[in-house]
Amino acid sequence: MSGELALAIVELDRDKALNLVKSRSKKGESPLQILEECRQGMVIVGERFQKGEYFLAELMLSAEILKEVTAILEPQLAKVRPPKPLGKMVIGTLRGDIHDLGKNLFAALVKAQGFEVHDLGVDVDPAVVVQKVKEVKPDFVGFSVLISSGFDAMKEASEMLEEAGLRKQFKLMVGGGIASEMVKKYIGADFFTTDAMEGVTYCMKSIGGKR
Ligand code: B12
Repeated sequence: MSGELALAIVELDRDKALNLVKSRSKKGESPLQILEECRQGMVIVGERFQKGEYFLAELMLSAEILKEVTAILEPQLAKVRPPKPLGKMVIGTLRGDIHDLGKNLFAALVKAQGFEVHDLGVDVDPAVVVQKVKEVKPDFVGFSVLISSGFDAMKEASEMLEEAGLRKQFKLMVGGGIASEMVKKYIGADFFTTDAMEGVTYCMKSIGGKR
């Protein structure tokens, strides 16, 4: 972990983190660099959580801080984003699952890289995904999944997209705590990960190959 900002996030010192973001952004530092340092802090929060050193309240507080950081950086992020988005993404947590901390983190990172992100939220009906894909024509569709009862809704969405003749137009990604090779196969996805940065790298590589 590199700096004061990452440390403020790890220590859940909201005021210090937001003040550092504001002052560094004012001095002209790249919003991507600032966000990267926040991500490093979030990784450590996640590790502490895994080890049982942090609890749910700490995890949610760190996610809130990241949300506020992203809001502060949004005007700067808008300036560094390419005029034409690198690619489009539809993302959501499907029916029966309301977990969204990881989805929001991944969405913020991929957006910061210049992707146009259409976040459908949580507990999303498969029909809503199909409707949005028709409307947006994305390069990627991303599902976030944390509970096993969410598998069937993802499979249903994937099959509905196939039936509508839309499936070949985008890469289907699945991420979240219980994403796995098995889940990827079950829902007919192209990619799975339990790491947001790996997801971003996959998007950058896939879009690079397209252009
Ligand atoms: C936080 C949490 C909650 C919070 C959710 C808050 C929120 N706004 O998200 C609350 C308290 C609401 C909650 C509720 C419940 N939860 Co809960 N919850 C968790 C917990 C503790 C952490 C999950 C989390 O946020 N992790 C941190 C994030 C950052 O990690 P992540 O999601 O994996 O995301 C990373 C990557 O996967 C990736 N990523 C995520 N999404 C995507 C998408 C794409 C496209 C890509 C590329 C990458 C990507 O990016 C992130 C950063 O690298 C887990 C336990 C655990 N250790 O995982 C249980 C857990 C997921 N919950 C569980 C359960 C059962 C529930 C409840 C049913 C509990 C209950 N009995 O009421 C309800 C669910 C209600 C529902 N219908 O969804 C179980 C699921 C078991 C299972 N396998 O089915 C778990 C595993 C706990 C357990 N051990 O039993 N929960």
